[in-house]
Amino acid sequence: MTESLTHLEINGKKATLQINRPNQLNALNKQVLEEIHNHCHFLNENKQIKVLIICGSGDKAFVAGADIKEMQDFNSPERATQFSIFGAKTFSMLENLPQITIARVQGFALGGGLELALACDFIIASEKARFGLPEVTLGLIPGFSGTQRLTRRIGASKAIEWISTADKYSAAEAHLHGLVNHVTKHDELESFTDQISDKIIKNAPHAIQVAKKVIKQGIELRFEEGCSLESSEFGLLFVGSEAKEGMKAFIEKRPANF
Ligand code: CO8
Repeated sequence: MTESLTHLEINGKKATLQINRPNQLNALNKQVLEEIHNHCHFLNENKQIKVLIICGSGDKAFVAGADIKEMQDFNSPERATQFSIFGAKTFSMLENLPQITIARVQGFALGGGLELALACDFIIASEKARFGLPEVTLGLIPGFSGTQRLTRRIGASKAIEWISTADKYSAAEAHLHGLVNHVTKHDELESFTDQISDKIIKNAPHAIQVAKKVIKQGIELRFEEGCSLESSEFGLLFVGSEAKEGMKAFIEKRPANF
């Protein structure tokens, strides 16, 4: 039996997905991508899980990119395109999960590794994390939607500079550029990420799912269309059980029980 290269741990309403190839700096080969794909299917069907944290194993890398050794054997453009499409499809599933997804980055997040982190709702990084899209040093470009997601996250001119220089950026620089939400001390990364997860888990779960959906869909819409989507979803939530409990709890001066 093939040994699993990822591990999904479920702890109440929180799941942690670890990429487990530390000796290869958690590089994404076909098997890892397939396993992420399968975990996404599972998470999509298990909406009682509210938060997903993605992390790498070992201290050195979140994920150092697609597996260059495996890619080297691709012997046709079709094979490479197929791998790119499968990765893009997997990351798109991840992006659209009902859970709030957090990339917990403790080391290198390069190439496909940064693309994986970009498909999460946000990134929390340790001060030791390093980010970059070095594909042009290999004669390639990002292939798991990195050209699109990095551009939407930090803007076209910064994305062009990042991709064309292939530079690696510190966590502080990535934070300054708007890629990373929080930078923590290295040994506080896990506890800080857990604190953020706990806050999310306490709040109204369906409202959070709707907020994520409205934000994601709104990016693709004209401003007025996005506002209109927000208003109609607001109306639907207003008559739901979560809003009844949330507002009642406020009036009764007690914590809401979602
Ligand atoms: N793929 C395969 N193996 C890797 C990768 C990788 N991306 N990164 C590291 N490794 C392996 C090394 O080969 C080495 O293995 P071994 O001990 O068997 O030789 C082990 O991990 C440790 O790595 P290093 O010895 O290189 O560690 P260093 O501390 O010296 O360097 C770096 C760390 C700077 C992270 C360095 O390993 C590095 O530059 N890695 C490659 C980074 C990179 O270029 N990433 C982009 C890859 S391309 C990509 O992601 C495209 C995505 C889209 C694909 C579309 C499909 C067609």
